[in-house]
Amino acid sequence: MNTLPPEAFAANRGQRAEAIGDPRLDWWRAAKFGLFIHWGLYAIPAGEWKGEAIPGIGEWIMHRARIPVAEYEPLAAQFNPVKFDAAEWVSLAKRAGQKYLVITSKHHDGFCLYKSDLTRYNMVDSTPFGRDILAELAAECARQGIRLGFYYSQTQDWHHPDGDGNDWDYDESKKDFGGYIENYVKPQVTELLTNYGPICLIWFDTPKGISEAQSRSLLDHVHQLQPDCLVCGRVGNALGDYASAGDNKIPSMAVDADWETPATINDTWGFKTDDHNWKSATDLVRKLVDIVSKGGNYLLNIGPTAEGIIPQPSVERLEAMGAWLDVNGEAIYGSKRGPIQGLPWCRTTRKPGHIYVHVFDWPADGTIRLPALDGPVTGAYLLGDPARTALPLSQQNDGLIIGGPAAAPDPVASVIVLTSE
Ligand code: H79
Repeated sequence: MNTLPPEAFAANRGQRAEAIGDPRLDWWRAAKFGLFIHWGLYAIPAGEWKGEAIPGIGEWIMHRARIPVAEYEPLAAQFNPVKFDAAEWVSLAKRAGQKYLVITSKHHDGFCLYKSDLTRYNMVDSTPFGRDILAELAAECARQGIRLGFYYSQTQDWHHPDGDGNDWDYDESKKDFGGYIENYVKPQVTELLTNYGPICLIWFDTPKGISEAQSRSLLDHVHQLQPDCLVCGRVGNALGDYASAGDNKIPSMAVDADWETPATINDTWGFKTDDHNWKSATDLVRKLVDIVSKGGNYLLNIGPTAEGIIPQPSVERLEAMGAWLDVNGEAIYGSKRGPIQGLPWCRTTRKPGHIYVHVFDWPADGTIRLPALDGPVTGAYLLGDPARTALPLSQQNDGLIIGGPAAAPDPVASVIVLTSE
């Protein structure tokens, strides 16, 4: 049952068996769509170091260019995002139809977006801006009614002498990784789960060599502090409350587990000036539908600039997704993976008494031909039709034929509702 296809799920991105059916995940299972935010010092170089374009994802620039801590750390003195507006960021997620927001409290570079007592390398103590980004977002999320989660890089920390990943400043063989987990990571997780109200999930990442005992102690630590806080499967060692597909990986088939695909709108997570490879709004809506039809959640990322601006192409695409969801959200939120899988031109989702057929490629004659379904179908209408005009329906032994309009009602994805009661 709980099989995670290897092409989309790395071995260490698991889901603890006891989490299956766990009601703590009910809100998350219904939510389907979240906003990921990668923001930190890497937004300042934005893909360029000493006049040279650094290839790869933007938040990895310190690693990719082997920038010494002594040169990277002073970026903090330049970080002054005067255009940051928590209300606007949260409002964008709302307009996009996203139900939870996950932001980098600390990425691999080690810089903290919040006031930490464990290091001065944080937004409040080391930047001219001096404001606690997480506190402002927590207040806005509470005000606007959206759940807040934190990304936290538990294994890699290229700034901490005992964190994983930086072998250009530090001797990896001399690191006390266990001490770093106990005396730095866990107290920081305590801060995150104590100072910002209810946190819906902690999104750990790149477990790498973390031991099972260390992963488990982090998981337990989170649950002791906030029992309802979910832990992403990337805590490592097949632990966690839900499985995480690889970055931008969508499994080829439905998966009978709680799972999520984290994904980019262009190719980077952290802002890069020269990444213009934006996916189209149609592609993004169809990816959402594809993921939900297979039983998963879509955590879609934005990378704001060093000024605190969300790139306009991201804003436009998220708003277009929100517009599609305004009409078709019933077929997404609270739905389950659909009964018809594997057809290239459509996807299905379901709720009790309803099957939703999301048609990507509308047939030239307007006639929708579906394979036979398990139960009886009593009616069909377009979700985008407020009058719910009945579509002609004929059932044969080998399938179902629905008479739709000649032209696609929605060029992105037209949803036909099949009723069974
Ligand atoms: O936070 C985002 C990424 O930074 C993080 N996961 C998502 C959610 C992530 N961590 N590691 N990876 C993704 C894999 C990174 C691979 C690469 Fe590289 C980074 C390829 C190019 C830069 C490592 C460094 C491999 C080659 C150079």
